[in-house]
Amino acid sequence: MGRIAGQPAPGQGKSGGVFAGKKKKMALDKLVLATIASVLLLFPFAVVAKDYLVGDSKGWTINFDYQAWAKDKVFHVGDRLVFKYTPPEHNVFKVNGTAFQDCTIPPANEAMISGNDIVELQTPGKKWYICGVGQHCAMFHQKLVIDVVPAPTTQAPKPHFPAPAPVFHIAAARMKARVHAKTHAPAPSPAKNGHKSTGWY
Ligand SMILES: [Cu+2]
Repeated sequence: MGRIAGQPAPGQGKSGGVFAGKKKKMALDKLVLATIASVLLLFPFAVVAKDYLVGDSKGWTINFDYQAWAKDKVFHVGDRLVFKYTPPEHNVFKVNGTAFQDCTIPPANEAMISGNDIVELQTPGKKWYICGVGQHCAMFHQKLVIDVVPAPTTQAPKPHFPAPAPVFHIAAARMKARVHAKTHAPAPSPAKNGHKSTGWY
């Protein structure tokens, strides 16, 4: 098998610097988008949990307005956030509202550091994420807060069918009326005395 698209050739490593890193990031972004697109093509009617690439093609980085990025999105339970960056330039900490506000960096062992950190949104409510490298949170706004809502319901509201009992009742009454008509002399038409007929009773 060949290499996966976007992976550096052996020996290409870090010497490529920032530019190579960006190219790699973009190639991986395309791969992610292509994967999502194929899933949507294969299952057009299923309710598919979404993967949100945080920062889109910019990924997880400094000087990006993550609140503007999140503003027009609806995050459901079951969706996933994907934080993409070149480690160790950044990392990801899940924090509480206070730590988010103050850019308090949690202990290092709580960091996500893979550069492709996937966070499944498991509960509704506010979720806060910050970068713990240097002053990225405090000085360069590398922080994201989202509001997660419950998973979309997969069942449409059930249409209200009429209860079956009256239908059977009417059918039974009509059948009874036919039997009655066959076995008895025809009665005078009810139309003549101005009544609307609902059967032969
Ligand atoms: Cu950072």
